[in-house]
Amino acid sequence: EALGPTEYTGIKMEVVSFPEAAEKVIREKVGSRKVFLVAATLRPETMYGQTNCFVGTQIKYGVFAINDQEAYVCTHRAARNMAFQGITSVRGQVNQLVEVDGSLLVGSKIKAPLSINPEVYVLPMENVLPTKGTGVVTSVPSDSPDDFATLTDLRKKPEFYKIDPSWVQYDPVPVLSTPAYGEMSAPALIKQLKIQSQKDTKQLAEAKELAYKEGFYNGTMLVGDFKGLPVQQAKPRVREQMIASGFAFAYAE
Ligand code: A2H
Repeated sequence: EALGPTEYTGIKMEVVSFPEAAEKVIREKVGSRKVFLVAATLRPETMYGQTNCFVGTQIKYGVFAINDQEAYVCTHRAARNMAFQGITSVRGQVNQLVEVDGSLLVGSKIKAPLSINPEVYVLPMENVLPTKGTGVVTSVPSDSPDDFATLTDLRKKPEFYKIDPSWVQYDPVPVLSTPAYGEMSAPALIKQLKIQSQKDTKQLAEAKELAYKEGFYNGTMLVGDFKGLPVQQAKPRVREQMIASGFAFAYAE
């Protein structure tokens, strides 16, 4: 982190429907604006494999007017950063329309740009940090050990996590292949390192490191417009394509 800013890709996931309690507090405040959950990712090339999205149930989010047409759901901290990165219509202006608890967002249905699953659900994750990215995490369980471990927990205990089993229906989708871990590095590493749940944070950090390095240096794309290309080449191209199509933007912190 001391090396300078991290260049994320902000992924815009348009809300298709909120659960009733969230709809009540949000809809009247946003007017005619389209509402998006915005996730910060370092792996834009994996967006083909989104199966859901995560929020922290203890985290406070805001719905921020970005301009007259759009509102973004993210942490206040992220909205402030965005305001100084040319993302809002007025530089430096943070216009929070309403605050919302993360727990209220669980069960929202959102569009997942580029994904094989066009619409996915918002689910709870225990390890979402309020101090990183937007506080919203797009979930790619094929390639992110944290995402896979969390999805597995949720599938095992939907009542405990207060979710509907239909929200965890999508299986991990192969996105890229690596010599070390095959077509789905996250499930392979979870097994190899004997990770039991999202609570195994130490082993998960190791798995994340291994998956990231192997994917970046030795991965080959299995899907999308850059199928067959090394991940290292596909990554900036997918990012540029998503930005050009209006599904994403550059976000740094
Ligand atoms: B990544 P770094 Cl497929 N709390 O996106 C916890 N995790 C967060 C977060 C937050 N507030 N904001 C973003 N993240 C996750 C995709 C992905 C990611 C894959 C594989 C690895 C991976 C799909 N989830 O991250 O500490 C987001 O998950 C491992 C590098 O800034 C984001 O990219 O390095 C990554 O952590 C940023 O973490």
